[in-house]
Order: sequence, then structure tokens, then C-alpha cells
Amino acid sequence: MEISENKQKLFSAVQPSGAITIGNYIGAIRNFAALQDRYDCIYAVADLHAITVRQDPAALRKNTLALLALFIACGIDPQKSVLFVQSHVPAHCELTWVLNTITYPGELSRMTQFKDKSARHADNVNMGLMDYPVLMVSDILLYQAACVPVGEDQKQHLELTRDLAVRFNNRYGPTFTVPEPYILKDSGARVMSLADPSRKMSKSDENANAFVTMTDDKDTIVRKFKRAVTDSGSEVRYDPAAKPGISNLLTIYHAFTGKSIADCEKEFAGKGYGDFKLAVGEAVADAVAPIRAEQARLLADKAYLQEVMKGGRERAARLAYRTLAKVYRKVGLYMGE
Ligand code: AQP
Repeated sequence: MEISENKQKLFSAVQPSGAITIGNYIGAIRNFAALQDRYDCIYAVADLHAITVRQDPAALRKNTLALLALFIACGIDPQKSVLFVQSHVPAHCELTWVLNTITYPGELSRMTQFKDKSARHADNVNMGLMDYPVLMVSDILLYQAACVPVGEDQKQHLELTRDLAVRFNNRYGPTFTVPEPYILKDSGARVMSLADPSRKMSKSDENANAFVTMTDDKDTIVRKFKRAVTDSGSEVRYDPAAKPGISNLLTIYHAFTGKSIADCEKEFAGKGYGDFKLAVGEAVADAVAPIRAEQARLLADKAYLQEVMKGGRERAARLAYRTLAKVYRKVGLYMGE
């Protein structure tokens, strides 16, 4: 099915910078399938973003295919949505270059994510890391996306997207749709590290016990939750300031079971942390198992995944180059007569 002209377009992407965690799933991917009915969705595997921090090339290739398969296993229909790998559509880099010429260094150096990642990867503070937000702006503007589902951590980047769209439109005439943030259900659901609940769960964390991935098996998941850092108390109560570890586990249990936080608290009233951690681990493992099985089935069918990538590349490129041609013309790049 071709992308229509009357539904609004929605863009989102995830980096294949490691195995996808339950944080990425809860905060982003689990919402993607339902959005397909209301929007023309464009979903990307953001491999060009991933290389802004050092990646092992073989692992990056493997993670790219695994993420594509995971998207489909989580309900993204490649016939309905445009599903593609970012580097397969060079227009993303081409638009980034043009937008760099209207972006000021100060706008990029003050970005929270740049500051965080520079601190975490002090041996590799590269220009790509700084320019990461402009590549993200290009991802969104190329598809004239009206909506971008964003978590709290990405709000600053969406603000930059809006600023650059308006700046370009004012300078060269109407060209880009100015996108709005799409607030997801449970948008506050930020999953924290199991080893340090003051930090968000990240797939690139050096400590593998800090995160649970969508490819972990049941024993691994249960073991990781058993080891999760909590506090010296015994009451299962939601209180992020006083009990960040337990509150994080409650958020996860709520997200995977659909039970309200209050009901979760009631369920474990009078029970110890051990019982609670086991229940969280089992609930997550049971929810992850069918997705993991479907992902494995898809990964065994390379021909199908190649076909999806080819189809996605063609459909994404058609949309992207329509915008890029307009941009080049407006800026005054000579396109021939
Ligand atoms: N801990 C989290 N809780 C809720 N949502 C999260 N997201 C990431 N971590 C959490 C959401 O997942 C989407 C995809 O993220 P990304 O891969 O593009 O980059 P990221 O936010 O930098 O994710 P990671 O796991 O922390 O990756 P690394 O370690 O490579 O930097 C986004 O929508 C994000 O909000």
C-alpha cells in the first residue's frame, strides 16, 4: 500500500546501538503498531545515529537486522508503514548538510544528550556526536512528519526540529511541515537502570545487569530482576524519590501487566521484595517470550527481511527525494533547466 496524502505522517526511529532493551520497548516500540491505524507511519533503524558512538562493525550489522525483525515482531506491518534502514536513503545525510548551514554551534553544544554522551564517551567526542540532533531533524523533516512520538529525553531535539523548520521556511519560503510532539500513553514511563535507578536504562550500558533486553531468555530475565538494586526497606510502594529502585520495578510491572500502580502495590502488600522481584521478572519474561520467538523466526528468513529492506528503501527514498529536491531548488543549488 502506498503512503496516502490525506493522513498525517508520523516519524520515529530507534538506534541499533545494542540489543533493544525493555526501556526502548516500553518508551517507544510497543506504541508503534497502534499508531499505524491513525497515521501514515515511517519507522527507521537509525544506524547512522548509532555510529556517533563507537560500534563494533559486525555487531552493528547484526543489531540492524535484529531491530528490523523486532519492529515487525512488535506489530509494524511493512506493507502499511514505511520501514527502512536510515543509511539506505542517502537523502538523510544530504539534508543534514544543508541544515548544518542554518544551525549554530551553540544550539548543538548545549544539548543535554550531547553533554551526557560526551561525558560517557570522553575518548570519542566527535563532530557526529555533536551533529546528531541535525541528523534527527533531517529524519523528521524529509518526510514532512506532522507528529513525532517523543519521550522526555528527546523533547529538546524536537524543539530544535521545529526551530530549524521555521528558520528555513522563513528564509526560503514554505518548505517543511513544522512537527508537533506526540505524547504517548504513559509518556512518563521512563525505565531506569536495574543497577543504578538514578540513571535511565540504556542498551549501551557497560553493565549487562543494568538492562533487560527483548532477546534475554526467561532465566536471564528472572536473574537480572533478582539482582536489581532496591533499598533496605520491605514495603512495595511507589515513591520515586525515597524508593527509586522499587518504584522503577513497579513502573515495569505496571507496563507489562496493564495493572494500575495502586493495584500492583496492593498485590504485594505484606510480601517481601524477593516475591515482588520474582513476579516482575516472570511477568516481563512471559510478555517478551512470544515477541522474542517471532523475532527469531523472522531472523531465520533472511530473504524476507531483504525484501522488506528493499521495499522500505524504495518507498522512503521516493518521499525523501521529493523534499530534498525542493530544498536544493529553494537554496539555489543548480538542478539543471
Ligand atoms: N530507559 C528508557 N525508558 C523509556 N524509553 C526509553 N527510550 C530509550 N531508553 C528508554 C526510548 O527509546 C527510543 C529509542 O531510543 P534510541 O535507540 O534512539 O536512543 P536512546 O534514547 O539513546 O536509547 P538507549 O537505549 O539509551 O541507547 P544508547 O545506549 O545507544 O544511547 C527513544 O524514543 C527513547 O525515548
